[in-house]
Amino acid sequence: MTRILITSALPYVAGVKHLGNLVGSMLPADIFARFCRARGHETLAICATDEHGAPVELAALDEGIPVADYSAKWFKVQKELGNQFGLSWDNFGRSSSPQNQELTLHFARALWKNGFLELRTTKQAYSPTDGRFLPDRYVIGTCPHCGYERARGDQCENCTRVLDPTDLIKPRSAVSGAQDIEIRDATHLFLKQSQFVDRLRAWIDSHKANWPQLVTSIAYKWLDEGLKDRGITRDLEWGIPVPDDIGEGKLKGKVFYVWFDAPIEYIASTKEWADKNGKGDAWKSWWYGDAAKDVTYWEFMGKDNVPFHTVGFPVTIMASGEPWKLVDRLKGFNWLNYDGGKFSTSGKRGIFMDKALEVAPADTWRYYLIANAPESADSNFTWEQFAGTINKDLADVLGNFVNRVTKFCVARFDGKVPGEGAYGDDENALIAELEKRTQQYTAFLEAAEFRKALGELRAIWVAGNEYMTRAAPWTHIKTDRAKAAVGVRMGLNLVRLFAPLSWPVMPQMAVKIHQAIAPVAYENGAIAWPRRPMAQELDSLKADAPINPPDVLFAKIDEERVAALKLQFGGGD
Ligand code: B3M
Ligand code: ZN
Repeated sequence: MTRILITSALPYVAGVKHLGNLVGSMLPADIFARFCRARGHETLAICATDEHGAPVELAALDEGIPVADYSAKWFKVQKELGNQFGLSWDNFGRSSSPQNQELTLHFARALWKNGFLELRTTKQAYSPTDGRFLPDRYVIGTCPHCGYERARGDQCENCTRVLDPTDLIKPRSAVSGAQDIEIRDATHLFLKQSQFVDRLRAWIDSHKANWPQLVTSIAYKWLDEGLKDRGITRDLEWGIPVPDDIGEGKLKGKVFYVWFDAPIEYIASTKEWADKNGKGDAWKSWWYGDAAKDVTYWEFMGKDNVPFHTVGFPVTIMASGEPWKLVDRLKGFNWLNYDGGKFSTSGKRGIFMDKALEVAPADTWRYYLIANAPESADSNFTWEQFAGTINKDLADVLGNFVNRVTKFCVARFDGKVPGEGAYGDDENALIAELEKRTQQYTAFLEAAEFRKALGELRAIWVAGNEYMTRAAPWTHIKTDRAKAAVGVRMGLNLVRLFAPLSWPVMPQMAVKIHQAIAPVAYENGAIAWPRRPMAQELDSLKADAPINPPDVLFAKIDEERVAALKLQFGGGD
């Protein structure tokens, strides 16, 4: 058995994440982790908040609280929301942790020692009033292109043009509003990425077959455009300080760039997991040297993060000269749009994780989002489509099936699995179909092909429904009790099969479905994946075993409610 290491792109700590963030990294990573556990693999699912960088400092400034308090507050909120969404991380850490401090310095020192870091002088905005250099984002002024008065020194939010602080008209400091902005020489540390182009290309070539085309095309684009060396220090207060032994003591008061320390937090969060659970050096066996040879490392992320994971982080690892694990399988996602436009955190457009849970239970969101995941292209959220999916796939097909069969069993067979009659041609045909479909579903999940996987899952539920319609125990009960018993027995076995198959996607519902038949016996923290031939899986309930019909599993969303939701969340016509 191989071990499976899974990381999802670390959500920036500022604020509640929207559903586009969720479906592009954390949710697919969780579904994949649950699937791996269900199949018996030793699995480690790692995430954290990405806490450093100028936007976080500025947001704290806006709220008027210390940035450390600001980060702590949102870390807690995000962790809690993740739990509510059923994200089963083995560790959800913070990039500001002591573990990340330690590992980031470890990498920086190795890179410095190996000669891959270099001091360079750049021009940078400085405010005498503030007594400090200002990162580009900290300079605010009027956009020379569109006249927007709150354009930032890196980009104008209004017209999206990329800017330099020197482009701004009437530049001022975001910290104090001071207008005495000067351009001075500043010293920064640069990582010589350009020296790794050949190694990176060979490494990416070696993954052409098992990375999505979305990912390889982004990676090659960066290499083809000529890889630039990258500044990895910033003038910020909140971050990992550059120590004196790196950069000849010329980097006082500077911290490492957020994109330098954030991916290292994948490793650091694993270390935190080991520290918290008294596992000592076990974290290293997931990441380092021969001990990690049996580990397959999967990363999940939105497409904007791909360059940092196919170039930035790999260069850090290569330049360390140490045998840290590079990613094996990289799953990238396109955008989920909200009603034809972008989800936007700053613009508060779309649906955010906290509000989503006030509308529908986590599992229905998980199902809808992953069934429509933006895998090969962007996908679009509409309330009509959301309601349609819930009503049809979940309420009519899956929920109704479970309720109908279990209730009928109570009404006509005393709430016990009926043992009479024998499976015939119809049952055998169903068994053969589900054998094939379950294999396909498994293969799609193994490849992290979520849309195709969910298509199979739906087809499995539909096949069960169609069988029940043909078997029609409600008709046969009047004339042929044994025949009705066969239909009900198969129906109950189907309910039992649907529980593990649904579990990675809808963990809470899967438990409810399973409990209709029997209490759940977790294995490896999961409802175990079906392992036996389908003929056994679908004939595994003992005659006379008691069953326990659940309440209605999925509530429908009617047209009136859709109209109300459109009004509440904006968007729509
Ligand atoms: N926080 C970007 C994002 O949320 C970033 C990912 C870091 S992964 C190391 O889009
Ligand atoms: Zn502009």
